[in-house]
Amino acid sequence: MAELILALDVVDPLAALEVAETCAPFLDRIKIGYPLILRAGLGIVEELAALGLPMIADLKVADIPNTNRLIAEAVFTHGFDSIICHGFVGRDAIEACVDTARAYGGECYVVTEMSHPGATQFFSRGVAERLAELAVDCRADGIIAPGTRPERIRALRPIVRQRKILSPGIGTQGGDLGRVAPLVDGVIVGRTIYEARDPVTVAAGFAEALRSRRDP
Ligand code: OMP
Repeated sequence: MAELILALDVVDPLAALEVAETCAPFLDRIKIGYPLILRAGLGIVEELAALGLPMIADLKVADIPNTNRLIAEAVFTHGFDSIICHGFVGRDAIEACVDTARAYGGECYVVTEMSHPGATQFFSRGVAERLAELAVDCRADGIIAPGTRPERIRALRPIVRQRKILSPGIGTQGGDLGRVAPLVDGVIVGRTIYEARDPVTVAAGFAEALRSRRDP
C-alpha cells in the first residue's frame, strides 16, 4: 500500500501544527520544507516529530558535497528521518547526503523529475532516467517522481526497482490518486489536504482510498 505523506507547506506554525495534529491518525509521514522552516525555524520538526510520524526534510539540497553534508547534518540532528536532495548536482554531492543520512540512521531521496509543467524543459531526453540510475548507484533509498505524469513513473520504476518512489503532484497539481498509487510507494499531498475546509476528512478519504487499493 502506498503511504500517505502530508506536504505541510502551511506557513503559520500554529496552523501547521494544528493540521498535522488533527490529520496525523491518517498519515504515514509528514514532509516539511522551506515554506514552513523559514518561518518557524528548523526546531519546529521537534514539535511535529512528537506526533510520532517520520519526518521528511524537503530542502531539495543542491550544493557542493561539503555544504550538502553540513545541511544534512543539521537536518538529522534536529530529528528528521529523511532528506530530499537534487540529483543533477552529481554523484559526490548525492553521496554526501546519502552518507550523512546513513550516519544518522536516516533515508535520502533523490529528485529525478519534477511534477510542474516547466520541469519538462530540463528534466527531459533521458535526464530523469540517468538521475534515477545515479540515485541507485549512490545507494539512495528512493527517488521523487512526478505524480502528474504516471507514464514517467512507469519509465523510472524498472531503473529503481525495489527502491521507493515517492510521488508529489496529486490533487491540486492535477495528478490522479487512482492512477498513481499503484505505481509508487508513497503519495505526497499538500494543498488538497491542508487548504480543504475540513483537512481531516480529506486526509481520511485519501487514507481510505489507499487502504482499499490494498484490500479490494
Ligand atoms: P501540493 O501541490 O500542494 O500537493 O504540494 C506538493 C508538495 O510536493 C510540495 O511540498 C512541493 O514542494 C513538493 N514537490 C512537488 O510538488 N513536485 C516535485 O517534483 C517535487 C516535490 C518534492 O520534492 O516533494
